[in-house]
Amino acid sequence: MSRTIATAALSLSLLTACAVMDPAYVAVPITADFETPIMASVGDSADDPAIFINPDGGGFIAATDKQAGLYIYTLEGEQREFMPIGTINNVDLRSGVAWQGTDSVLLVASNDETNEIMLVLYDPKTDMFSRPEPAAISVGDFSPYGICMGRSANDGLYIGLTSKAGLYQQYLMSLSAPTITARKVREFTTGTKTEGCVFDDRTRQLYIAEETGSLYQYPAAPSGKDEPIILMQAGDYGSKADLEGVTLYPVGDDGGYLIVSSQGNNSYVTFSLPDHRFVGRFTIVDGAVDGVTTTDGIDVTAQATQQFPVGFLVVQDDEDDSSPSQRGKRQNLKVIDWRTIQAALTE
Ligand SMILES: [Ca+2]
Ligand SMILES: [Ca+2]
Ligand SMILES: [Ca+2]
Ligand SMILES: [Ca+2]
Repeated sequence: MSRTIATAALSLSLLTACAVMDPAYVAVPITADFETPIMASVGDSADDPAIFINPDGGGFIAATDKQAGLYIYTLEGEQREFMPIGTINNVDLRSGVAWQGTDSVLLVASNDETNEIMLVLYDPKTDMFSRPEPAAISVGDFSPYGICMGRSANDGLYIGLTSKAGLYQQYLMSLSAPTITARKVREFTTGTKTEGCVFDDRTRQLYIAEETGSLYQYPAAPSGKDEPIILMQAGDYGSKADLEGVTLYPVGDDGGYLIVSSQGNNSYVTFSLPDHRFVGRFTIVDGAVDGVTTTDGIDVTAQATQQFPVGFLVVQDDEDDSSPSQRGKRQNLKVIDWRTIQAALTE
């Protein structure tokens, strides 16, 4: 192809790309408030966060380094602990878990190399982390990629596991001391690679993101029927595969927002709840700290902290701007005031 024809073809394809983008789907640029320190591992390391907020506004941000273990940060983004618990990919948590007479927070992380659910406990009263014995639950020959926790109707705890093979498994936990166990209660397949998942404990729904396929909604409880509702496909609403993290910002009994990270164009697609209506897409650009590219795992809280009265979003940044001074790419997390996101949405 001659350069003139190639340029004309490129211009035409750019025009077409612009012409098909509905203005409503154009991403709104916002900026992060602060960032965590870079993780020690070089290259692809940070993947997925989980947030815990106490009623008093204290708490922590947990995040996986998929080469090494679990980081715990303060709500100001300072590193507090690092637990070298292995090649964990995703992490989730639930509070108000009765364990050996204490009101605990249970964190679960997916290890897709040892095929285990790694367990970590946090006691809000003593502000201490611990590991139960045994500290992991084997899931046999299943390789868990993503992980999410939910509450069953009778206050049991579900663990949802996604996989590169598109197979989904759901477990019901048993926390009768001295051990934590889990039994498989559900299994189905979406067909292709899935990672991000989140339970809505209020409405008993489960959302699963297929990386190059669809965002699905299922009932959270195993019923024998696993017919999903397809909320979007990668490419819809200005998104671009892979679809990665999924999280929800709850408001009231069934309201709020569902957010999915669109890794292929560094953006976040947002739907209102309970109607799953598209309400905006945003990107995180350079501001007080550097912007976010090739976004991955996300988590959000609606609970008030000292700094953020209506909560905040945490996202993985694929390449922190401190990387040029380091050997190899380094990753960290960016933290964004929910009020900034709310202002970027159409309602
Ligand atoms: Ca998570
Ligand atoms: Ca991921
Ligand atoms: Ca960055
Ligand atoms: Ca930075």
